[in-house]
Amino acid sequence: MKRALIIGVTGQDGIYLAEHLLELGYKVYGVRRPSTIPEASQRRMKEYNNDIFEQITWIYADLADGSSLRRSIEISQPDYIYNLGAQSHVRLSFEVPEYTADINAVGFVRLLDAVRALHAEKNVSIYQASTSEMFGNSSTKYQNLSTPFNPLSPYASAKLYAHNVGLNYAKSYGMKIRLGILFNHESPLRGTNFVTRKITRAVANRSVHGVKKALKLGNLDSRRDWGYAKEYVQAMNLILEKGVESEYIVATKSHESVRSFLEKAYSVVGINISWEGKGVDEVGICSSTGDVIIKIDPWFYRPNELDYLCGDFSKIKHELGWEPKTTLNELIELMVQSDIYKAKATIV
Ligand code: NAP
Ligand code: F7E
Repeated sequence: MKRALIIGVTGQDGIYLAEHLLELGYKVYGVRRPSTIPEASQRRMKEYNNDIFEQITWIYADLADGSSLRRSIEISQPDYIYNLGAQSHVRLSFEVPEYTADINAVGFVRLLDAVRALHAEKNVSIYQASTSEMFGNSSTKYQNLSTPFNPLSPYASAKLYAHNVGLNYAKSYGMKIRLGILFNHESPLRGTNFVTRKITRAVANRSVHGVKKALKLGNLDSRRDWGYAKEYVQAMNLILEKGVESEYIVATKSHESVRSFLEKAYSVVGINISWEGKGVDEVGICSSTGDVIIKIDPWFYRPNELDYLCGDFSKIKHELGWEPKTTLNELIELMVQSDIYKAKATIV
């Protein structure tokens, strides 16, 4: 039986990846962090599918603590390690830049050195969750492996450090390290402080509970390449086990603005939005009631914004046969319907 250790298993991708590996018959070990309220980080997985939680063998560890990483490897004796653990919020990385660097950059070095300290370099394959944020604002229509990196945030800078260290350790010590450069991927399990889920949850609360308060957002005009997380974890597994090269890009090769995502999400519940004003004074108005339902809050602007991302996934398609299947419209529909279901479940 193949053995996998997942760091970041309680996050969006970790939950889907654990589900996928369990379905494939792996023995899955999951890292959880010590927490004063353990229910908080476990709730997402348990509500989605309690069986996944029950089937994982849990180990306490933290990317800030090298000795705990070493112990987690000793306990799990993994064939595969997936490092999905991160402070993954770009805006918040400007609030906690040192912490972001410690977990996202140095944390990966700690993990690699834990593997080396146990002389397991040749026995374990390691996946690192790299990100399209490393490209920053590029001048190309599609970002691919020839596009230069130009990180614009502490988050992206830390991820680029880890990416480079991954390449460096692979070459220096002959370690099998695979770097998946994933573009934005979303789902009903997405954290509620990322823009897509923030929007779909607000749509559901307005539709089910009649919430009148305007939703406050930042930059509506940045464009992202949004895919479906459940499909992206399958790509991670292919990259790690079948990938012959170090780096792969996972994306949909299409892009949409935050504004367009928002309009599509509200249209699922029959709300059309018209826009008035400019900049921080812009508001989104419900066309049928005249209510202001969207406001701008500059807090959600970033000190340095990434305006446009669109990834070229041709390499993973040709080499590993992976391609995205769910369209953005389908993704929005399934996220809104999931949040409506959850909102209705809170009505007693
Ligand atoms: P997420 O939902 O924010 O999950 C992050 C995971 O990391 C959680 O399980 C979290 O545990 C864990 N974690 C945080 N700090 C940690 C620490 N100090 N030690 C160990 N674990 C820690 O992120 P995601 O969307 O699933 O993304 C997974 C990975 O892919 C992240 O590394 C992210 O940066 C990267 N990525 C994401 C996207 C995307 O669009 N989703 C795109 C490219 C790359 P708690 O539950 O205890 O907080
Ligand atoms: O922002 C704009 C914001 O926070 C998307 C992470 O998984 O993907 C994710 O990073 C866009 C940005 O995702 C709000 O300015 C407007 O332009 O949902 P997001 P992200 O920053 O693209 C990459 C690939 C990762 O690697 C990261 O880990 O939406 N935006 N208004 C807003 N964003 C947020 N969060 N909240 C707003 O109110």
